[in-house]
Amino acid sequence: MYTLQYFHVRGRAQPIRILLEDQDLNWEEKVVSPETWHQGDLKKTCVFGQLPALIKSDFIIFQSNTILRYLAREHDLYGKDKQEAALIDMVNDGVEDLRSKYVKLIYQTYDEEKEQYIKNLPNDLQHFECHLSKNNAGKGFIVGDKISFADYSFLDVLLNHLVLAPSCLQDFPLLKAYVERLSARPKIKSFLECDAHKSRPINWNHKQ
Ligand code: 6SG
Repeated sequence: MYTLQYFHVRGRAQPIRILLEDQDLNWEEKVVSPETWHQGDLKKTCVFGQLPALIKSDFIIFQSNTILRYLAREHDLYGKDKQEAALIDMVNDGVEDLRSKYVKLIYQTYDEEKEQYIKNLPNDLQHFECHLSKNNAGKGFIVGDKISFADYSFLDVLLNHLVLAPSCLQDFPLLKAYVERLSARPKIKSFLECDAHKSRPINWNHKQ
């Protein structure tokens, strides 16, 4: 049984939730309220003073991408060999770069820079479209023949951008179909439709 400890937001826990759901793993959510967090005792026990954390009996790890990689190693979501693993890491690092830009926009520059961010977005998305097109003509996963943790992370960042800029994939047919295809996987579909998911804001400041 895994326990995912985080705040009542999608945020950095969301790709982990999608992975856990899609893989049908036994897991529970432990929600930390702002009051509990601000009290400070929990923060002191976190390696970098932040959440999410993943707990498996007496084993606890922090850092969302570390958690994704751990689960990927445990549940065969890290490619078929070391080269695929490297490609999966590469994609996930690219996703992380885009996510960092997005987080900066949401929490620091939203009002002044949203318009410019959306204008620049195709420059980032085209790299992913191009990369996807080279794997099975863009009809499958981002790397290899089976789903990997990078797909969960990538799907999440794309879903967030579709909220920020609903037409952002209109010139990227492969990415658009990719989001539709992954979102239609039965476990992901029911997760995205469930009340618990819908009630969580994407970001704690409610910008999106
Ligand atoms: C922020 O950024 O929700 N963790 C955040 N913030 C709390 O005291 N590199 C790692 C990773 O990938 C980044 C972790 C991430 O895992 S998530 C964290 O732990 C801190 O730094 C965004 C989020 N924040 C909500 C939050 C809860 C308590 C303080 C911030 C609710 C909002 C404001 C007060 C209560 Fe609040």
